[in-house]
Amino acid sequence: MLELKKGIDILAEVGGIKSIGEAKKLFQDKLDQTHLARLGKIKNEEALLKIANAIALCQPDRVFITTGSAEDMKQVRKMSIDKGEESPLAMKDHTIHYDLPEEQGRIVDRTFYIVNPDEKVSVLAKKMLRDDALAYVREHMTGIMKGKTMMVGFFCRGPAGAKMALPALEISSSTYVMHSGDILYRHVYDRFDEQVERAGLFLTNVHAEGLNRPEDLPNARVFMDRSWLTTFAMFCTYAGNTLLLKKGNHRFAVDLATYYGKGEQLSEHMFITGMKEDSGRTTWFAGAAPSGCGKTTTAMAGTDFIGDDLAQMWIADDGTMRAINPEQGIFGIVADVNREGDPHLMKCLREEGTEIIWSNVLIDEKKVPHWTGNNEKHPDKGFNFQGDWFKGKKDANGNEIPISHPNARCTLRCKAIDNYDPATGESPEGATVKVITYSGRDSDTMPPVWVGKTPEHGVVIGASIVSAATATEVGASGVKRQPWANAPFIPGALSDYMSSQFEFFGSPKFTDAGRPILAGLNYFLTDASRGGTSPQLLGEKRDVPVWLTWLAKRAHGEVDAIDTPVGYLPLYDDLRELFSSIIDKDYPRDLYDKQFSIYVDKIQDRIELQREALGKEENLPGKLFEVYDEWSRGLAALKEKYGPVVTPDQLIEASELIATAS
Ligand code: SPV
Ligand code: MN
Repeated sequence: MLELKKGIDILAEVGGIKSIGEAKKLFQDKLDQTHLARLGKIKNEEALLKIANAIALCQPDRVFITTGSAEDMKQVRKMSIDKGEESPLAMKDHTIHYDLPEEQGRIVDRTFYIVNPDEKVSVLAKKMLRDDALAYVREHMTGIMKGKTMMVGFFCRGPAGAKMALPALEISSSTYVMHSGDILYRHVYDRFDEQVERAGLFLTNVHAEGLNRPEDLPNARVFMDRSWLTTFAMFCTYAGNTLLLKKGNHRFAVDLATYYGKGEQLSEHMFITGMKEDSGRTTWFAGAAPSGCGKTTTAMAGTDFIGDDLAQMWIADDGTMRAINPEQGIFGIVADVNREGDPHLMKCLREEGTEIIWSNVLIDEKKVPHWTGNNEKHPDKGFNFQGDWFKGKKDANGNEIPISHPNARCTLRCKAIDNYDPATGESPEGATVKVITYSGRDSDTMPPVWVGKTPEHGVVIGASIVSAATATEVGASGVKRQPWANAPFIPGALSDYMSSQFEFFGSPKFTDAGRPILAGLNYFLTDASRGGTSPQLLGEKRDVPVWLTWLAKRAHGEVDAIDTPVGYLPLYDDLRELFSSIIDKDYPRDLYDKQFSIYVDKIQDRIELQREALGKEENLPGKLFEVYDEWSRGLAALKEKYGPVVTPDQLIEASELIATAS
């Protein structure tokens, strides 16, 4: 269980402001008339105390209260350029931001949950006792904003009014962080009090980049106080570490869904997208994938895109599943984004009309950004995440420095993207999700798409996500387990999270029509793993709408499927028709046989890997192992009859035999 407001409120303790009277006096002293008047509109005393304590702790020279108006956002962007956190690029409304070379991603080694004595956190996470974190914040954040401007924004993670939208304060001295917040999140300054009243709580984020020198990076910390729903970040700039409205608050959202919305709410690392068919029907999807495994690509493949990273989901009173995107923009990896695979995104990146913050890509002499995998001609020199760059430049270890960092990003609003669906995306009712997908990077085991036979099987598909960078990186068991692609963001015990997944998807509150199907997706199967010789993938990005459309039809009961022990597989004729009608592509039978034959031993090995690793966790629901046992038994029976590789035709024959026998 998670107990809110337990233990000392660190921000209040180090700030020392205890009463609303003291807070107001501090505002009088620190804020100019304009910003004082702006803050005067906020009545929630708890929020005012948080802001006052952040000021008392960080001691900025000035405080800028943003209302989220177009003018205020313009001002923040200008401040960022003046301050040098961003530089303008050739294209209108584009800027570039660099994080230090040593901070190109989330600093997991310096990221901690703040806990009370005896509180359990996920075995995957680091924790720090409340008293130690308090001492650290006091030592390192006192006066950290001297000489700087503190910015305060009032946001909502989700369309205002939505059941699972969470109001949040973002307090930072970094103009890049606030500018990113302006793009990625919805301001609700005018309605903040009302949203806090609806949600019954709000989240607080305090960040200070300090001097932003490499020598300060060892002291960088990301703290998440679960009990007080407050984050602290210092001496870092990468948005995944600093804009804690994103992954910091996602962790709180996971906690709130797991412990206060059990069985009715989920908070997931998932995209949300819709697929409209010729009939005019749109089917909504939410899907999980670890970073760099095609999550943004899948989201963008939809005809009605909503979000690419996070989803707040619940069972509505009408027995359907709903999802909202807590964000309104994307902080997307640019590596491998190109015209062929990502036409909508490329239009935003390469044509005028979209406000973009680029990070950690190469900028050439003409102030144009370049990145790996864009299928364009690359310049021989420029400036990138490691400083001045020229073709062939090596790092200290003798490795060639790529043109852009693999985690280089672009930040832009969803509404700039052609296939964004604002009507559904901005609706507090959310999208009515019919299909859940789980994907990873799996070069040799699972087919491109399969559907869990029951909600329980689906939950186990989610628990079993794996990733690996490339086929060559996969050793004997060289795959990384990525349960639900959400494990880094599950603060509490995995068993609590897992049982709430079973409870949610098996809930009697779903109507038959409302209950979603749960499926696996895998874009990374190679030719070599299916009897070929090349490391080439058996599919390509443009196939994605086919897999999604087949799932849509399956969810609506319009296509039959092959009943295998591990799930339902598509029939060849259905796929061939969809490949032809949707992407005008020939789909040969032998490719289908390669993609959808069951490689029994590989799946059995994968099940063993999962069983062994998950077996080390405490108190996991027994259902998990029952499902693995069921899959294993079914696979063993298949192997006995057909050998280690079972073709779709044999799978059909086997399922007919089972059907007649029972
Ligand atoms: C991810 O890594 O899953 C991201 C980027 O979405 S970060 O903000 O770093 O989490
Ligand atoms: Mn993510």
